[in-house]
Amino acid sequence: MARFHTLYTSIEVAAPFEMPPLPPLSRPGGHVLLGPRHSVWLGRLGETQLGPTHMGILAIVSLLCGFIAIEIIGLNMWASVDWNLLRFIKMLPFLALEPPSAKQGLSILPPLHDGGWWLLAGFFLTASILLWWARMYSRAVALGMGTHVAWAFASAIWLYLVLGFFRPILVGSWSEAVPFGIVPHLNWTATFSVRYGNLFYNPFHMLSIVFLYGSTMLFTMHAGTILSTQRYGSERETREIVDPGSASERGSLFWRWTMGFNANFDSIHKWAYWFALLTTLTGGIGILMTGTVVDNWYLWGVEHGIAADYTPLQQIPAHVPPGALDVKAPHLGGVTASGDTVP
Ligand code: 07D
Ligand code: 07D
Repeated sequence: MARFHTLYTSIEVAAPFEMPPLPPLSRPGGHVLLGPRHSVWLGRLGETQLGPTHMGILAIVSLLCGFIAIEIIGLNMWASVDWNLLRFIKMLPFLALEPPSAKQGLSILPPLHDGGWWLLAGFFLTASILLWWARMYSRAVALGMGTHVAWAFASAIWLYLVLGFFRPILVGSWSEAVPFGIVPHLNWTATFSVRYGNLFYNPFHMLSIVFLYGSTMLFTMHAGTILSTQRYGSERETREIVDPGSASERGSLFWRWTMGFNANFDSIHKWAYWFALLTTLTGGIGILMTGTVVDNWYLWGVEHGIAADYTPLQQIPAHVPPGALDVKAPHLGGVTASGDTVP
């Protein structure tokens, strides 16, 4: 029997192109590139239809700026291996375009070989990202939608700008910013944490992790609920809401039965939206505070009673008696490694 084809079933429906039904929506108000076309392979992932993609001025300039940024980054990386193509390909994950050295401070015209290219690439990448944001915003308005997606994207851009723009300005040096490079940006992340006394003690890093982990949990709870009620037509969400005995009702009941509490088909999206958005919003606050209001998160943690004070460990003799390393946080009235009892 013929059945609808996704990754899991056996035939794929190729319908006529879906074009916007309403007159204002069928006029995209910009050049149209790409499509519409049908792709069998895209159909396996989602929809078969590719395009038409709206290519207004914002999109074109954004893509151009993104292309320039990637060119600057790529050519600098290639130059760093003496224009050897094989080494470029082999070493790509480890190559970097570094920000200016500390002695350049916040100069906007450092020598090209000492961060100048980094600044230029950063300028074009930022322009590209901001223009893409404006495109998301303006397309949502043109369709008479809310601008929720644009604001969630703005939250990610906030973290990106804190990492590479706002924080370096506050601490007075571009050298504090993130390098371009796959492994180098990981090394920067680890070094940043160590340099500022372990980011784990930064409460905003904690919050960011809560929202990141929370996002994955909500995502799978919601997606799992919809998929598990598809046999009752759960993907037809609007009709579902007013249908008794529907997939939605079963989905909600499932959570009420298993956990005693359920989101509904409106509130689950609000939960997911805010968790995801708050990941980068709180993260950006945490990074902005680092090296500006707090220089060492470990010492901050000791001061605020969330980290153990290991200072007495420095006084331990070469031979450590058994049990001497049972350090307890002084504020809890513990015994330090040197044997002192702390009130
Ligand atoms: C799946 C959507 C698609 C997007 C993708 C990313 C580029 C960059 C550039 C070679 C989920 C496309 C990437 C265009 C290529 C050059 C010069 C999104 C999906 C596939 N990181 N990070 C990655 C960025 C920071 C950290 C991967 C960007 C901070 C850790 C990828 C930024 C810190 C790990 C990447 C950024 C940090 C990664 C996969 C900007 C703290 C990993 C990303 C603009 C937040 C993981 C080798 C992904 C990895 C990883 C891109 C910033 C930490 C290259 C664009 C400075 C610990 N980061 N990152 O799938 O495998 O995202 O690294 O701020 O373990 Mg990163
Ligand atoms: C990077 C937002 C910018 C992205 C934009 C996208 C393109 C590509 C291409 C479409 C990701 C632009 C896109 C250009 C387009 C295509 C194809 C979002 C970004 C605008 N940490 N940590 C976080 C954990 C440690 C450190 C957040 C866990 C260590 C630093 C997150 C652990 C040290 C920073 C998180 C852990 C350390 C972070 C990131 C565990 C390293 C940050 C959230 C279990 C040794 C960032 C406050 C995010 C932050 C951050 C998780 C450990 C360092 C919750 C789970 C202790 C320096 N960490 N971390 O969404 O905000 O990023 O911190 O050990 O800057 Mg961490």
